[in-house]
Amino acid sequence: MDIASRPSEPAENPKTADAAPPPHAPQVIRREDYQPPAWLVPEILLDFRLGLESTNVTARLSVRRNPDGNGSATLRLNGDQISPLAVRVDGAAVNDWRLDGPDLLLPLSGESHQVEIETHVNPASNSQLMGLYASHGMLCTQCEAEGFRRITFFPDRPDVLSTYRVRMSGDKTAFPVLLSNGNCESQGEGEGGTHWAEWHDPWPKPSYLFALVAGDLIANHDTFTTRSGRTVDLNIWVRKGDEERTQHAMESLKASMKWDEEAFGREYDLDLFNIVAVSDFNMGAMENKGLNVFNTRYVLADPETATDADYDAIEGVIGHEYFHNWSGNRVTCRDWFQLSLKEGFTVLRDQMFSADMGSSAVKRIEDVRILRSAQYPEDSGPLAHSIRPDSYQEISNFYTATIYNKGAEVIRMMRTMAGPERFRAGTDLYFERHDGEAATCEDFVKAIEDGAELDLGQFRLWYSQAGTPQVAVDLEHSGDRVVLKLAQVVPPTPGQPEKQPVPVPLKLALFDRETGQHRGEELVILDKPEQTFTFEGYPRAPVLSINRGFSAPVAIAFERPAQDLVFLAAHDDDPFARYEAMQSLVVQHLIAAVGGSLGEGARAVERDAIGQAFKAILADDSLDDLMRGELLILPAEGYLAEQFLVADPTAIHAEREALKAWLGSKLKDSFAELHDRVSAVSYSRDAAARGARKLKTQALVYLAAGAPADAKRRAIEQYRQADNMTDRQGALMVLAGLEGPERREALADYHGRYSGNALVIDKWFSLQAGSLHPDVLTHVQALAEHPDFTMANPNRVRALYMALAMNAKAFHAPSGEGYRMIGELIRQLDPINPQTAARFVPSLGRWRRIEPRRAAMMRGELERIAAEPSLSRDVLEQVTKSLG
Ligand code: 0A1
Ligand code: ZN
Repeated sequence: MDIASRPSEPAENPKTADAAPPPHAPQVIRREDYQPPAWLVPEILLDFRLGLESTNVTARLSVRRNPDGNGSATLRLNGDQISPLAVRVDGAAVNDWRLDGPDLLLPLSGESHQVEIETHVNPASNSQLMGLYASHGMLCTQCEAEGFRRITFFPDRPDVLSTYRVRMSGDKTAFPVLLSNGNCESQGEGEGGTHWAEWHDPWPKPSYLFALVAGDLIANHDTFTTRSGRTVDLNIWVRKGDEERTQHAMESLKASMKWDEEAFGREYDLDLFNIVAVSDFNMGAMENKGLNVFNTRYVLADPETATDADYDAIEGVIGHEYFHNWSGNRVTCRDWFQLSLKEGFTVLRDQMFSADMGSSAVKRIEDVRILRSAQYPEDSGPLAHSIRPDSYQEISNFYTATIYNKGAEVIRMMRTMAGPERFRAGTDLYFERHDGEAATCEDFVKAIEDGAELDLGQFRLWYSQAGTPQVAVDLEHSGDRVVLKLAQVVPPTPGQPEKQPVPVPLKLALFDRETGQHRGEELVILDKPEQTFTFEGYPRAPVLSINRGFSAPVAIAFERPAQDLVFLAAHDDDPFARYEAMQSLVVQHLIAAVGGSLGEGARAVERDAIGQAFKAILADDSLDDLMRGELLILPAEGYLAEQFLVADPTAIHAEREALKAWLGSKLKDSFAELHDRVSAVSYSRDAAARGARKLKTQALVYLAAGAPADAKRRAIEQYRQADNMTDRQGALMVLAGLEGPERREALADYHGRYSGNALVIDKWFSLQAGSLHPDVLTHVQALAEHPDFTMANPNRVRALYMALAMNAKAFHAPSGEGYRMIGELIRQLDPINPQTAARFVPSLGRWRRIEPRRAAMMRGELERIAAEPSLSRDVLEQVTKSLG
């Protein structure tokens, strides 16, 4: 042990200068405080001596003073729950460093130095799954956003770009496969049954893109030839036995690589692309350079165990991570406030990719549904933030639907305004200008502005203002003139009491109600609080179709007769607008029903209109089944709740179920006929067969509500006959909501059939926690005690508890038991995995928008969490903001 050696427990270190801030006074990081790094690290050499319970790391950093920095002679290296075992500068042990909280401060006299630091970590005890951790005998890393500092001391910020050389050694039997970023340059045998490998990544990258994997893995191997003729080796690494389920992921990867060349002119830039699937993972996947790490659920699929939705999600996430190679890796973020620079843009890219691979209409509808159910509530709640936030306490809390999905919508609006070609000129310019840099959202907007020749001055407000703009629409007709009056309000959000109007690009068409035709789509830009647009030459009052294709992420308020919506639902040539008309028709009805303003007569009339629209959709031969399925989906309870200032979740649930039952009973024969028709379609992955499967379960759901005896018989049959997971899960979902022995038998059969398959057992947990059964809360309680349940695996925790938090009826049970269970989960999970625990807080955080009796109970749970003595920064930030 040299003189600079230190014990490994930070608390015992006499050099701990300033204690970590007390847990209840978290530090707020502000965007305006950004300072360029004082020191750069052009190169880093990492040496890992791997062991599941003990891994030693030596990091050698070539550091150089940043000419654009503040000139400080002190090098600040971030750390988190590690301590330096040895510190050397230019080869000599030094002792003049000190700890500042978790960070290491090292005074340096010259312009450039070699700094060497040794650390030690225990991957097996890393239950947070950040940094280097063990999962089923393998070792892997997760460094975004601030996990690298849990491995070694480093300026762990995205604007410090380094080229990495990684050497790793370990037991050959435990870790036959040794992977890191870039290319493997050499490998060999070591002493005592060990081996080693050396990897080199030629592309400078920030520390959050570093990755290492070691384990007993097997690869599905393939190749891709780039447009310039280079051959790239592709590997998808999984645990033995899983390799048969990687083919769809491989096809998706090759399709992504080709698509990015064609759609954005982006070619892959290494000779090797590795993907590793790991079953313990906090998020979906991670875009580490040349070595993507994936949650198994976004890799493994076969018809027997994965639903059509799983297949689509795999294609989307494989695309997403691959596209990050340019939007995120080649051009990265200057700081974490710019997260949407890479995430919003990459989500847009993966949405466009999936749209091109399948039905663009259905994809657009699905994306809007996600935005409305996940992002709108965020934007109207206590955690609302703009897509480029001004401050944060814990960056992990900002991997949100706002940054990702609203971020994508904001960039999509630029594309809508510029048109596809000019937008592409803008993105080409962005990549050309900023390749190899850590850029800002402003850099992106400027590149689009210059490349697409678009004035985005006022548009920048979309980056700084939170809240979903509300657009009120009014249409007046006189003579042959149509006057469209639009007014916008951006609602106040925490910290932003006053807002300015934003440019809202609205695609619209005016339909003649007799011919069912319009004269072409127009794009109007609403950029003032109020604006009027006039259209001449309309002797008959037309039907307005507005926000076609969901051209702007706004909420439209437009009171109009049900028959106009029925007309659009049947005639609109924009598929999204058709879907939207159906949704509005149902939303208008349910709002009135829940609000108690609907007399029995009016209820019957409105239900009849909805029934007629459903009938027309069921009979419309011009629709494919995938699209028909979209049109038959009722608006989600969360989206309905959003329509009320203060919502009564029980009333919303009851009215929505009542409508479903009415439709199921009224259209019993049509749904039964539909179920028969689609049940005759045999399994394949083509669009027609997928459409048939989508409708099969939908028909069952309506029948279960309106004709339960017939539905039960059909569900049992569908379950028994199923030769694929989509049908089996659909049938089981319906059975799980019903009473009787069939429910128990089917659940037991399913569990027995798939007991070795973690991803399918996750579905088994979710189906029960998300079901319509009256005893869901008792079931969840029992499932939490089930031998297959564990708090150590985020997928399993989410499968049980996220399904509960999203099950409005159970979560909002009048007893408050649903709130109590989620509150208790957060308290129990926080010390194990704070990142995952914090993701459950927003469900309780919406208390202000819930009726007062329940609101008090939700608030009570938040207070109980806040009273815990040592909360993580993650949970503390979310809870304090939710109470504030
Ligand atoms: N950049 C990833 C998301 C991601 C973020 C944080 C993580 O840490 C647990 C993991 C993944 C993406 O957008 O896919
Ligand atoms: Zn991403």
